[in-house]
Amino acid sequence: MCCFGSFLLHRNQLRRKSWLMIRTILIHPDPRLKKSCDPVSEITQEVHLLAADMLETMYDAPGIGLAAPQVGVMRRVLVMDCIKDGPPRPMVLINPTVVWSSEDLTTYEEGCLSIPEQYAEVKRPAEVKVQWTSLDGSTQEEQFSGLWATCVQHEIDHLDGKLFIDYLGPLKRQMITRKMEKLKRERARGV
Ligand code: K1U
Ligand code: ZN
Repeated sequence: MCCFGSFLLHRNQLRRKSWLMIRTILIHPDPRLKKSCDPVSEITQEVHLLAADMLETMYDAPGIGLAAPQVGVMRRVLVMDCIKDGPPRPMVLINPTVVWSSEDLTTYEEGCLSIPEQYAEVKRPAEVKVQWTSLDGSTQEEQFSGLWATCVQHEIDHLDGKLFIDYLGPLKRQMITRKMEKLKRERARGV
């Protein structure tokens, strides 16, 4: 059950395995979204299952990335697929670290599945080189640019308990947080 390629034929045309689960995405504010995650020390079957569920959850949302704390798992695992057209490229990054960042910055209007329907411009390095462990235990390194670079930095921030709204001024951040508190109250009442 370790191979995504066998069922992820296309994001809109998944050949779903019955053991896959769409996990609940935590909504800000939640203390788990503010904590730094622990490294993965061993790639167990549980990690394979977590990664598969996270990809399923990300495609279902839909989103282009997802980090483990967003589904309440405090481990350094993220998934992403920033392909807009063409064959999907589901990626699973375990214990990712940025080993190089460009001096060039780029601004992108970011969203977050834990902060639904709120968007804001965030400035980040335009390119980053990231090292991580893959599901087969091998060390990988890749230089990301464009949306991939923005996304991988956004997801690594999640692993460090940081949200895109932490880059905004206090007033804007507070306004978004209040909207999310209201949304959570309404959802709890079933509105
Ligand atoms: O981490 C997350 O909350 C996922 C987030 C990733 C992200 C988006 C934009 C910039 C940086 C990182 C999302 O996927 S939000 C949804 C989204 O961007 C999207 C949804 C459907 C199609 C295309 C994009
Ligand atoms: Zn996010």
